[in-house]
Amino acid sequence: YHNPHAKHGRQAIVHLFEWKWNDIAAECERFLAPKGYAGVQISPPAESILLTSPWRPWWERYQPISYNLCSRSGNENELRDMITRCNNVGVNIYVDAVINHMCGAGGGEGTHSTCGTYFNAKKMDFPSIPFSSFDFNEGKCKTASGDIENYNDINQVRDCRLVSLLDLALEKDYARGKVADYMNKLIDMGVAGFRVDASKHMWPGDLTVIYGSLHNLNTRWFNGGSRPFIFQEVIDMGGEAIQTSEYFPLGRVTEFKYGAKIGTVFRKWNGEKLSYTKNWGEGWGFMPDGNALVFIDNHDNQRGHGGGGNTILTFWDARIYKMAVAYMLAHPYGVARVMSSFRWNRTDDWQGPPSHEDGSTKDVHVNADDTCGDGWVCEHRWRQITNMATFRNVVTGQPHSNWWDNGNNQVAFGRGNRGFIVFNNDDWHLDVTLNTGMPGGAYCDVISGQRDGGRCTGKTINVGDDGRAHFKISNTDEDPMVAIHADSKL
Ligand code: ARE
Ligand code: CA
Repeated sequence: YHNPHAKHGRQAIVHLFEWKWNDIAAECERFLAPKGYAGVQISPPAESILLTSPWRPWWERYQPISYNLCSRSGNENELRDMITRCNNVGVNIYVDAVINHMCGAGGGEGTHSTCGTYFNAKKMDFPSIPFSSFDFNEGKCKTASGDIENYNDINQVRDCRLVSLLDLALEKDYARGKVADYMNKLIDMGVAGFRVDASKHMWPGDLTVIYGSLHNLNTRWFNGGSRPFIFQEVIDMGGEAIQTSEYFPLGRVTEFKYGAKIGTVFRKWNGEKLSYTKNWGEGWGFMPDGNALVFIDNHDNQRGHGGGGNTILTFWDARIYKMAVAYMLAHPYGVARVMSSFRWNRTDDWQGPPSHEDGSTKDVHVNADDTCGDGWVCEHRWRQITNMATFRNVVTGQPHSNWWDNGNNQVAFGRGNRGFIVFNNDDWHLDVTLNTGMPGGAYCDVISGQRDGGRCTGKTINVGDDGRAHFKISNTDEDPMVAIHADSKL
């Protein structure tokens, strides 16, 4: 469950938040495969509640009302077509699985759902699955409100309602079976694994049974006996009763400390300095490498939901955000996930994806220069980020090496003899000769440009036969960092 089953040595996953299936299929073929992205985390594909107050918030998708594969991103045929086309070009699909709960207790009664399926939240009746009140943790939760009131009470966190969401009784065979059927349908269609939403709110023992009943991956695209890749959303910043370690044997786990700390470092808050990241990873108290799923921001904490607070870096802070993403992609720790967002009005954290008047999601518009329009940010297409995803592929398996720092916010490190990166986050110039560990020759910096045939569209870095190279990075450069790798050699 810990292996992403990536193809062709590809490494980074991208979360195409709220993208439609048709757009993801096209993106796999025209961009993700050629650039070497390993896979896509997709938004929840199950039918959800349809909310109008506020108007079509992004978070309505975290309130399933059936397991029909019919969502704001498209219908079952479009989903199947997308999974097939992405798999055919070696890009894996990971599904955001919302299995802890159904819609909110106040979700009402009717057919206000993405595909018009009837449900009754008050009666806990979801006839299309079917789930009835019997399948929810009503009797088990002991809080007065029925909601989670205290995160230090393990029983509450797992048996009560997370922000009023009707909590499934996953200790029951019937409920487990329905959840597993849903996930198995997706596995049979060809997905490579799951982000398991709200895992903190489910008992590890229940999850063990559910994961154990999942099928092996579809052998049309994966080796026989491959288990689905599982990464579980557990927010553990320390100081709560539930710890990520409870979920390690079950699959990977989101490491929320990673983005919170890297944000503090690049913002230079709390006296943090880039030079302190020499032992980045487990040395900073993060979970074991083999368990970690890492990211700079996610769809929650980029807008103030979930864990991390205001240290989290996002595309809104583009300059240091690019540096933080580059740092993550250059560093060997964890399986890395890149965020790809849509723009929203920052005072309205609920705002859904770019949409037409009728609420349907807009197509992702791609400009001639590879960037996106119509409200789609497409961080994964930003040259600096795309090229660092390639860097990660090129240096796979190489050790963290040749560390250098100036005792402040200028640092450099390599990945064996395959790659080297230098950062200047100080308020003055960097001008230094460093041992890169790379074979001698001219290399193209993949931050300011890239290799284009035998030509470099950015800065050229000359590495001597002794592996040493001179780096000059102004603190006022558009991107105050330089990265070279074996495939950027001219
Ligand atoms: C919405 C409304 C609520 C309303 C509810 C039901 O905002 O006011 O009561 O609907 O009507 C997302 C949104 C929620 C939204 C929900 C359902 O973020 O705002 O509720 O969808 O539409 C905890 C969980 C963690 C969870 C975060 C957000 O532990 O699992 O909260 N993250 C996932 C997803 C979210 C999603 C859900 C779960 C629900 O990534 O996008 O919610 O499916 C500390 C704790 C954390 C806690 C955090 C925030 O850091 O350690 O455990 O995270 O505080 O409370
Ligand atoms: Ca629960």
